[in-house]
Amino acid sequence: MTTRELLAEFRAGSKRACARLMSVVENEPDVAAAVLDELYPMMGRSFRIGITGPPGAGKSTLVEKLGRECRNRGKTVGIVAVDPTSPFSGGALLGDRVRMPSLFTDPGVFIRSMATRGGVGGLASRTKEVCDVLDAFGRDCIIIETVGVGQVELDIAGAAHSTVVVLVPESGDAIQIMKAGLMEIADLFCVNKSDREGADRLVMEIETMVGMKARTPNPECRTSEVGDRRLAVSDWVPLVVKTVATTGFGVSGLLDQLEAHRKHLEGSGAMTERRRESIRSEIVELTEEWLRRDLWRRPVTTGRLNELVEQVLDGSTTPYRAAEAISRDVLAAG
Ligand SMILES: Nc1nc2c(ncn2[C@@H]2O[C@H](COP(=O)(O)OP(=O)(O)OP(=O)(O)O)[C@@H](O)[C@H]2O)c(=O)[nH]1
Ligand SMILES: [Mg+2]
Repeated sequence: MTTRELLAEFRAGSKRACARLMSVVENEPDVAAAVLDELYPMMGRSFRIGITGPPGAGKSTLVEKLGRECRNRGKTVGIVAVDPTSPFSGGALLGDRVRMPSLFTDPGVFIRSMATRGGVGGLASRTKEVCDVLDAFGRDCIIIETVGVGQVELDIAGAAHSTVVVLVPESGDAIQIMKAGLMEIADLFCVNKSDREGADRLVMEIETMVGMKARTPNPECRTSEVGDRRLAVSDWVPLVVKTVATTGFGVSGLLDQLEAHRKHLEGSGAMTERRRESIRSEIVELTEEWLRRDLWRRPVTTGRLNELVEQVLDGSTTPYRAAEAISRDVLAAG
């Protein structure tokens, strides 16, 4: 099937075409740009929710309940489960099928699993682009699940409008949360497994921490352009919501808070500001990607490269001067 035919099926609402286009976007950078360009006018309507937290915190269980709650409210749902440790991407992982049984048979739900850093040398995350496809597909809510293991959750926070940090009584005290950098990315905290002992203590600790942070002025905020934006965003104080994902307790309240955060983003202008920032970094990234791909396809550059390699070998130039010479040639050629 040609890309054009796939796009036509996608527009007609075919889930199969949607899945195929996601694979294209993940694995075929040359075609991806054309596909995403085609889909761009259909994007921008979905609400993207990031769910992150330590392994086993109950994220998948929570995502299933949250997805179902969205469905109860008449919204279509897309779920992207990002596994930073798995080399397997594409189809749905068996684990998620087992964990989200009620959603797999619902035509209003689309579930996708993807790997981020399975490849040798670190495969760049395409989470945002996969969400873009779901957005163009017309999903009202997109829920992105990822286990918090350092850098990955930062990518997710970048791809989501609202980020929920899921913690459990056994995940340690609030100081550790602060140290792990989770304080910075959380728009909401969810204390899951609150049927277990220690949940109320954790809620109190997080609330204290959030309160302290809200009262501490950040000196950078008043000077830089970035700082002004941060001020605008920082008048949102993250709430702590208690849940029991296995029974669904607290999930409706969590979705209420997510909706409130979305309204806050829209009302304060922060949403537009986020969009502006994300468009800017997207253009920068795409330009760099485009240049990198294009550069060594030019016979002129490869010819020049071979020449310069010999010159470095015979001692008449250095790699540094060679790189500068090639860059100047490319820029001059336009
Ligand atoms: N007691 C209790 N158990 C829960 C709760 N939520 C989830 N669990 C259980 O915790 C275990 C892990 O749940 P998952 O939803 O797979 O957790 P996860 O965070 O997605 O795990 P990874 O994706 O592997 O990091 C499962 O056995 C769940 O049934 C809860 O609120 N209370
Ligand atoms: Mg999970």
